Amino acid sequence: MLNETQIQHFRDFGYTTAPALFGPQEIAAMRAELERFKRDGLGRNVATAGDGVTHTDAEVNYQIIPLNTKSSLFRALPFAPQVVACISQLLGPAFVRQLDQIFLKPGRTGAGTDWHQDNAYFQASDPTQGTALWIALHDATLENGTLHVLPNSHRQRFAHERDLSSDHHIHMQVDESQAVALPLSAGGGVFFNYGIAHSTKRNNTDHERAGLAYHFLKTDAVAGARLIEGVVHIAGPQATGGMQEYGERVAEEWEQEVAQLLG
Ligand SMILES: O=C(O)CCC(=O)C(=O)O
Repeated sequence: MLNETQIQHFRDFGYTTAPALFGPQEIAAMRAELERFKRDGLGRNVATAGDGVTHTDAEVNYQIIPLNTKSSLFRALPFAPQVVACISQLLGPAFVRQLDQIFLKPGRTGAGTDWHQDNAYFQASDPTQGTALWIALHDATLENGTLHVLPNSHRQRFAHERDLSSDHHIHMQVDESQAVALPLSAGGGVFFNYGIAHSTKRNNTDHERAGLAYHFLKTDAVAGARLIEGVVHIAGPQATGGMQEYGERVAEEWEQEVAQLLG
């Protein structure tokens, strides 16, 4: 659960951090899945050579999306008790999982994801109806390009244009002097309002770094938002523990999935 100070910070500034949201065993299981994704080539490098089209190996922003079709661990994560507890505190009792993805940044060649507001993609009528949860799968530092946010930016709607360093992203201009870097140990999380401008930076170390991103939206805002894939009801009257969306209950599976992966 988040404490009052963390919740108030989210309300006041549009984001809040939760160090140690996941424990070492949980992170080990997530990294084991990440290794499988890499081995099986389940993601792709979305970085381009400055024209938004031509792919390059000189820069790597390896995106794996969606996760729920590739991994029962990541399918179960939005139902993990600590996730349900925190999102309920921030969004209220009824919400859906909108998206799930990983951005992996290899050592030295890892590229940042430029400044944007998620609501420029999702178009919810009020960005405060949704929150991202970004989880550090490795220690995330200034050197390896951790998440940066622009506090309070959810109160303003910024113009976006195509980001030519990626084959599909959009980006916006930011006064970097107002930005805040959020270093986090592996397992830590950042919750941020759909309207919070955020970015990650180059990985200037020899070791890879990955961020796991989920997006959650209040159930009563779903009809007004742009949906990139089908939503999954996590909590509230329409939630069936995944039965309706996946044809089986996955809501109680998180601990079991972690244990199974660590075998
Ligand atoms: O981890 C990253 O590089 C970017 C994550 C992000 O911007 C997002 O999920 O909206």
